[in-house]
Amino acid sequence: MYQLHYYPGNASFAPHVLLREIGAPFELSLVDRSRNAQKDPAYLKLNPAGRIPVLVKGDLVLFESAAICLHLCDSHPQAGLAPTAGSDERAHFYKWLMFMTNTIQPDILMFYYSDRYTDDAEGGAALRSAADRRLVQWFAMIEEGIDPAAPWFLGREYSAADAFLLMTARWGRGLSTPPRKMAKLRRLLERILERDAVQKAIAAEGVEGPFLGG
Ligand SMILES: N[C@@H](CCC(=O)N[C@@H](CS)C(=O)NCC(=O)O)C(=O)O
Repeated sequence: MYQLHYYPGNASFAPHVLLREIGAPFELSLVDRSRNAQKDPAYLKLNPAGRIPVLVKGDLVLFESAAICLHLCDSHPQAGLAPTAGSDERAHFYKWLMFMTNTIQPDILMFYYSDRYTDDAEGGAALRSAADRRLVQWFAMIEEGIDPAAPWFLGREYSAADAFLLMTARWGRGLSTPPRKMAKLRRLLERILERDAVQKAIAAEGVEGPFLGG
């Protein structure tokens, strides 16, 4: 039985969707960010970084959302959530997953929590607007990379990259040009949103309002 430590709409969302896609037994454990529970001593034992999510299964305690997604893909190959190892498709899968977790996510944090990135009380606004500019460019890069004839992010097959993209695009809903305003991205995100696993994850987490903003 997996246990996923989550908070609605946080970096736990893609792992949550994948658990539902796989159909493996799991339970959700709320980390109540409204009272900073991610910094409780008991939670810090699971993730010393004090961040959400954490996946637990038996002796395995795993943090970092992308690592959890990759581990779920590897552990449940029958779910077909990642292209075949060693294929060109798998290489592009890694590329986009790493781009989202290494490049987009840090700028998202800078956008929403700019004050954490400077000791200058006046400096946050400039960091936020620079992060906005970079993020619009990063999502435009993804828009450029989408094949309009393909149903999913990587092409013909749905993958963990789609769930991760949806989560990341949600975080971009407050940008000056949000992902939902980019035509190919919007179509792709709407298709991902229609998946049963996604709808069930949204309902279970109680995420309110339009998922992609607007
Ligand atoms: N790179 C980490 C980042 C996780 C992260 O920043 N999670 C946020 C929620 S989306 C969090 O826990 N923030 C609480 C905090 O920083 O105190 C991952 O992808 O798992």
